[in-house]
Amino acid sequence: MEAVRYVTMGAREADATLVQEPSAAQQMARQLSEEQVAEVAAAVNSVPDIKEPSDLRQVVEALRSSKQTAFSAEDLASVEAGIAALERPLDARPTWTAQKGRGLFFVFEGLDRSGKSTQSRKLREHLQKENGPESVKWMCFPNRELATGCLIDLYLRRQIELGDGAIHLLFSANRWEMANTILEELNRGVSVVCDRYAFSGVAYSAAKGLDFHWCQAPDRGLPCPDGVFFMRVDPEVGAARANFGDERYENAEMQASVRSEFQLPRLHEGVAWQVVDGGRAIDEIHEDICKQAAVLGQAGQEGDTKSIRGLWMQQQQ
Ligand code: Z5A
Ligand code: MG
Repeated sequence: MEAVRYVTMGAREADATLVQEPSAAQQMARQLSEEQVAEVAAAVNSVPDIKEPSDLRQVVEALRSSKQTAFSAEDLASVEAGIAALERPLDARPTWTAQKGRGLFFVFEGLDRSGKSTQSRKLREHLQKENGPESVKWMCFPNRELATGCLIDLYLRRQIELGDGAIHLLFSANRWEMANTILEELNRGVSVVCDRYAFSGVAYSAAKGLDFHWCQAPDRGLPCPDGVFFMRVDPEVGAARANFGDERYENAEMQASVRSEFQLPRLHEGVAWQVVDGGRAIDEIHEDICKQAAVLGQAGQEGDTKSIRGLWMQQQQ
C-alpha cells in the first residue's frame, strides 16, 4: 500500500464574521500535559499495524504495560468495550428496536470545512424551535471526550503514530461506544443530529488505500441514519475556509481521494443520502436542509413506528 503524504497547505485567513466554537480537539488537547502525550506516544508508536479488530487490543496492552498516566484503568476498559463491539461477527451484531414516536437520526458528512458543523448546529436549533429545547441531541464523531476519541485526537494532531488499520478501527470503536446512547435518545423521542459518522470512517481510510469492504466491516450494524446530508463543496472552497490545514488529512491530495470515495454508490447503498450544494450562503443551505429533513422524517413509517435498520447489513459481503 502506498504511503499517504501529508502535505499541509497552511491555514487561510478566518472569516471574521463567523464565530468558531473551540473544537473538541482543542478542549482535549488542554487536558494532557506534554509529558503525558510523550508517554502515550512512547507506548503506542511501536505497536505494529493491525489487520483484525482483536489486534487492536495490542494498543490497550501497550498502554497498560507502560508508565503512561493519561489513561486510567477505567479508560482502558472502555476502549476494550469498544473493541469488543467490533469483534462481534455480523450475525451477532445488535438489532435495533424502535419505539413508537421515536426521534429522527440525521447525519452530516462531507470534506473538511464543507460546513458540517455549521449546518448540523443550525438544524439542531431549528428542530429545537419546532419541538422544544430538549427534543434534540447534537453529537459528533470522533467523540473526542471518550478514551478512544482522545487517542484519535492525538493521532489527528500528529502527537502519536498509529497504523492505518489501527486508527480506522479506533474510529469505529468510538462510534460503537455511542451506539446505545443514540438508540436510547431516539427511543425517548429525542432526535439526534450528528456531525460525521461511519461514512467518513470508510471514505478517509479507503482514500489512504485500505480495502473499501474491509473498511465497511467494523461499522456494519450501527444504527442507520434516517437521512445523511452530504455537504458538497469544491476543494478550493473548503481549503479557503478558516483553519484548513491544521490536522493530519487536511491537504489537497488527501481531500481529492476522500472526495472520490464519498461518491462511491456502495457507500450510500440503503441510505437516504442527500447531496447538498454547500457552496451557497449559510442561510440558504440551512433552509434547504430543513425542507429535506421534514420530508425524510415522513419517510419509511411502518404503521406508527419508524424502524431503525442496521447500517450496511443488507449488502452482499
Ligand atoms: N475522520 C476519519 O478519518 N474517520 C472517521 O471515522 C471520522 C473522521 C469520523 C476530524 O474531523 C478528522 O477525522 C477529519 C476526518 C477524520 N479529517 N480531517 N482532518 P472533524 O469533523 O473533527 O474536523 P473539523 O475540525 O470539525 O473540520 P471539518 O469538520 O472539516 O469542518 P466542517 O465542520 O465541515 O466545517 P465548519 O466548521 O462548519 O465550517 C468551516 C469554516 O467555514 C467555519 O469558519 C465556518 O464558519 C465557515 N463556513 C461554513 N459554511 C460556510 C458557507 N456556506 N459559506 C462561507 N463560510 C462557511
Ligand atoms: Mg466540523
